Amino acid sequence: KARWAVAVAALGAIVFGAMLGEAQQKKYTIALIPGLTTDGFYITMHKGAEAAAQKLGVNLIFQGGPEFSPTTQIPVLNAIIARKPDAILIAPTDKQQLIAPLKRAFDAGIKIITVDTFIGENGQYQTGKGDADFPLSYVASDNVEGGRIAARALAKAIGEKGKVYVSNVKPGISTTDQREQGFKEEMKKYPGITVLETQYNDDDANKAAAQFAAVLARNPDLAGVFGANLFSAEGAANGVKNAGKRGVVKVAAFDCPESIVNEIKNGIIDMSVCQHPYDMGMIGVQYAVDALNGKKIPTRYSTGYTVIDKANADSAEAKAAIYSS
Ligand code: T6T
Repeated sequence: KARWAVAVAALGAIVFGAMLGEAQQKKYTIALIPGLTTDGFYITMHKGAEAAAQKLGVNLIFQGGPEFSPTTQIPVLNAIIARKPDAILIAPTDKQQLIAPLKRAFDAGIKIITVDTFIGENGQYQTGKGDADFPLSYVASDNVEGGRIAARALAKAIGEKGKVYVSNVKPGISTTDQREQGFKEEMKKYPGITVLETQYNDDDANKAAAQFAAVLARNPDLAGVFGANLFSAEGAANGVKNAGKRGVVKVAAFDCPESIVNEIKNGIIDMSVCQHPYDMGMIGVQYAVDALNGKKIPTRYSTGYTVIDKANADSAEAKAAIYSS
């Protein structure tokens, strides 16, 4: 009898092992949904995700909206859910509005990781609290710290006195909200600096440039501007150029496409906080595969920054930080 039981157990182990082997060999499909498709930041993130997908034998889908908006992103997400991928990596375009659509993906058994932006209050997931704790991990920059870095650099550039403002996208986006928060917190340390009302540009560089002209008209003594993302910074830089204020109004930028680094070299922009979107894509895919293989993954990964200014703009480190286009 005992021998028979041993035989059954051994057979069970073989069958189970074979099943496990098969599960490990399954080719996973992972979808990456960016904030928008035509942004060097997300193009670079896609490259990092693709590199990891190739290495790990994953089928990667990259699909997003034409602008940074829940109105265009939610239909893309719904279409992706219908394709039943194993995991979704997404940069949610709004902290609140993407919670319910992503919950539907989660309820359909799809693993969720957010990259760049988060849903809910603070990007801390798996806490057992609130309606937005179901994503497994948040892979992104530390955006409050990024805002602080920009504030310190801008304060220094303007001699710690004068009027500045934040050119920002729109309220409700985790990244740019946190950059503004960090910027304003840090600026409180400089009694000589006044932070004027934030200008929201809807991720439109032309609008940001027009707003710069209007703020300058109201405040001819304007000392500086913080462009809180790629398009805000490009717009602010163009505003400075159009007004002939190069070197007079200082610009702290966020994000590092080639155009911004060129504006640093020719003195329109003083510095920029470059993110590491390639790493976000690469680690996001790695984490998704680990989670699908049953491994426990960290709930937060901070990708770090490279700061570029005139002093290091030609360095190898700066060149490596420039986004793809
Ligand atoms: O700054 C990045 C990204 O981090 C942010 O969430 C949205 O804007 C960018 O994509 C730059 O355009």
